[in-house]
Amino acid sequence: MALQFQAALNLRSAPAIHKKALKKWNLTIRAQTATTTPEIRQDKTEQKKTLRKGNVIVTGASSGLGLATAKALAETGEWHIIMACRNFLKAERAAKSVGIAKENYTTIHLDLASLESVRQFVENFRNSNMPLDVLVCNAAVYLPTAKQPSFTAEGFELSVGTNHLGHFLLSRLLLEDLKKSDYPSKRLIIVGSITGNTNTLAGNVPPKANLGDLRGLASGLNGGNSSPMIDGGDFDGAKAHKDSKVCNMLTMQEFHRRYHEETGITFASLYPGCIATTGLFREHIPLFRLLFPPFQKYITKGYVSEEEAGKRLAQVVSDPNLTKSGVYWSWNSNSSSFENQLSKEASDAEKALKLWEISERLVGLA
Ligand code: NDP
Ligand code: PMR
Repeated sequence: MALQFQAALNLRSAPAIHKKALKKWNLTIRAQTATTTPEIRQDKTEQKKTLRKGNVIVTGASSGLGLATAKALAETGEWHIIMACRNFLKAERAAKSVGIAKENYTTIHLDLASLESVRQFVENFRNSNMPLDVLVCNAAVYLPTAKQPSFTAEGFELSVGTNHLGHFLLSRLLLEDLKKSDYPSKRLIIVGSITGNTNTLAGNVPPKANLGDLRGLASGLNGGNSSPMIDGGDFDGAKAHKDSKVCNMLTMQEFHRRYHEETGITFASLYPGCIATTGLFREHIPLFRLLFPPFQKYITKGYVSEEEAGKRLAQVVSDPNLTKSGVYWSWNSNSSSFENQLSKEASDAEKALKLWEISERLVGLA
């Protein structure tokens, strides 16, 4: 059966690889409607005078996409960034290295691989008495070369435990704070990725994301009596990361279905482009780290710089044109944003509900 290939990166931008790959994987192309969105708006002088600064929490703001987003937002002068990071000193140094002024950010410790730390973070944030206007769930780990699973403090496989379960508890708790905000546009953003979407070429590179019937997750994802993988299979670090991204995208949609109408909060996810130079690939073999950036730059043409990716995520945080809820944003090669389509699994409402209910139980909310 032919799969539908969704152009998360502009079809026009990489014709050679696309044509060959499409043939190989027997994929068909479906046209994409693109909407052009301006850069972060700084021209609303009227609004600026009356509006207080927005407060945005960015998890994993100590490097890569998170840091670039913090920088882009700080530069507008309209945002105070709460850098939610596991390494306090690294975060402070990172903010300094990109020139974020002291008055534009606060660092609060957060280790997503510990639910206790997530709860402590929420308490510390509340004690600061800052309102919360936007939450960005960005942090992630990727362990592609691990032969054996590692585990979070509560004993969940580390990639899904950090990228999904840690963020799930964080966003569920902070939803209450978002609800209280009087900011004109409140948002909860969970970073997704192309590699979790099997309706793309990148998502068809093995091992493919697949949550199956979630039996491994339901049994605790602890590698003891149960499997450390969501689908109940053998451990595979690369797959675990892709699975965690599917969880991120499903969670955003379930949030949208449950809370958008009632709260007015915008729930969104995105694929910012392939930021091949970030720390995400730190555990990969040296040859991969050497070849991956030129491969993405010159062959797939999916590469974006950290700076450009940061501007894209900053747009999802603050652009008045990107208030639609339940959307998975992507960008064309001319950097215009469009509403992208998720794969069948990443948009499966039944699976999203099941994931939500099992995750609630695992993090102690049900
Ligand atoms: P980086 O490794 O540069 O950034 C990841 C951040 O997550 C780091 O700041 C890291 O902290 C933090 N982090 C990791 N574990 C924890 C934890 N237990 N608690 C708190 N923070 C933690 O990678 P990227 O910037 O590339 O990744 C950011 C997001 O972008 C991820 O969600 C990733 O899936 C997504 N993405 C990345 C793409 C890419 O091509 N790079 C493509 C598509 C999506 P520390 O600095 O201490 O290590
Ligand atoms: Mg992938 C056609 C385009 C394309 C894009 C946009 C990406 C993005 N990749 C593409 C194609 C391919 N990649 C092809 C044809 C191959 C086989 C040679 C390939 C391989 C590959 C590997 C081994 N790609 C990778 C890896 C990783 O280890 C990365 C990964 O899956 O991390 C989870 C990765 C990525 N490719 C991307 C992006 C964005 C990644 C990082 C993934 C992420 O953050 O989700």
